[in-house]
Amino acid sequence: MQLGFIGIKLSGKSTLFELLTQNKYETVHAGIAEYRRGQVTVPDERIDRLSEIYRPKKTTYALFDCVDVMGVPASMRTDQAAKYLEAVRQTDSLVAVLRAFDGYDAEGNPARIDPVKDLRTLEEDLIFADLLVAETRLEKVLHMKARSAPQFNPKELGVLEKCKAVLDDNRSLRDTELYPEEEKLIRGFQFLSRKPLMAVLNCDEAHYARRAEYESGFGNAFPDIPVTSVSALAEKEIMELEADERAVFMEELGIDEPAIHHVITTSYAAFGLISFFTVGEDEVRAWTLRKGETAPEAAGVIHSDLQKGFIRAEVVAYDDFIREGGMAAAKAKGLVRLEGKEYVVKDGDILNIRFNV
Ligand SMILES: Nc1nc2c(ncn2[C@@H]2O[C@H](COP(=O)(O)OP(=O)(O)OP(=O)(O)O)[C@@H](O)[C@H]2O)c(=O)[nH]1
Ligand SMILES: [Mg+2]
Repeated sequence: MQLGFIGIKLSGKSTLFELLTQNKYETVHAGIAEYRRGQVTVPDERIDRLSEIYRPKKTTYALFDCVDVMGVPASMRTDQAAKYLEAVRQTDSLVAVLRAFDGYDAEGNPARIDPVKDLRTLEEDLIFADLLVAETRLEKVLHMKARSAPQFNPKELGVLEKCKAVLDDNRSLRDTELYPEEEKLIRGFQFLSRKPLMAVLNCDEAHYARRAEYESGFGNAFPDIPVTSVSALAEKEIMELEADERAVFMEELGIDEPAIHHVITTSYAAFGLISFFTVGEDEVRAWTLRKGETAPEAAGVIHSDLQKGFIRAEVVAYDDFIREGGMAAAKAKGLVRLEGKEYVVKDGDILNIRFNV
């Protein structure tokens, strides 16, 4: 899973990114833009519990690869924004970090807080960047058509024209219905406005206290975009304190749950993700999958050989495993099932893939 953090200038993207990656990242220079790459560990109490039971040599949580791009200054929109946004073109999903804290904007003026307007601005930038991609390709395809080139595919022309019409209308491609065949033809373009998107309101103390109100206002404007709130800077400062002092300050600032929980929980819901586990003396590990994916696809997340040589999966639900007190007891109760290629993996499944290479 790869998340791209986007936002207008000075919305606190990097502050949140540093908090979530625990300050471990690399900086990449790409033309005029600069971006950062890091990994976020997905906290999961179930893994803690499984690890206590197996005492494995290694415990591995699911990881999200994250990219943090700079926001473009208002004066450089919209054409330059497309260049900045190239850094998130290869990611799966987008996290829009929206400003909900007082302070100054990039021009040194008091910042206005308007997450709804900011997301509209961001959407315009995504749409514009996609329009550039669609138009460039369209030109090539039309050129091929004119020369009656053998690579010319009328279906590609059709889907590009369909996408361009939506983008020209200043709408994102997120809800555009495409046939699976059309979807396949545009996959390589990685249209930004088609990527699933969630929003994070990055709040100061006052806004965080009233987050329910702001989230519902935001939800009225964007009913299909899942939203959560964090207080990135405050929490980042708290993390610099000694571990035993943190809880007191978290409570004082009214931070119920760390930002990572808010962001991860919302991203699982927004992007249709689930976790499955593998267990053993060597390693207890969590993996991320999309809802609806099958046992062989889960095997493929672990290793491509496991997918190729997939025979069956031994499956037990985490809750059954815990309730029965371990694998042997779960087996005795018949709760460990043998599932085949069609099996749709559920959140919390513990899998053991049987394969043949
Ligand atoms: N009060 C307050 N200030 C914040 C918060 N988050 C970030 N800031 C401040 O806002 C400024 C910009 O934060 P960054 O995290 O660098 O913002 P950014 O979105 O990465 O900015 P660009 O990459 O330039 O687009 C910094 O001075 C932060 O300390 C917050 O939650 N509350
Ligand atoms: Mg930044």
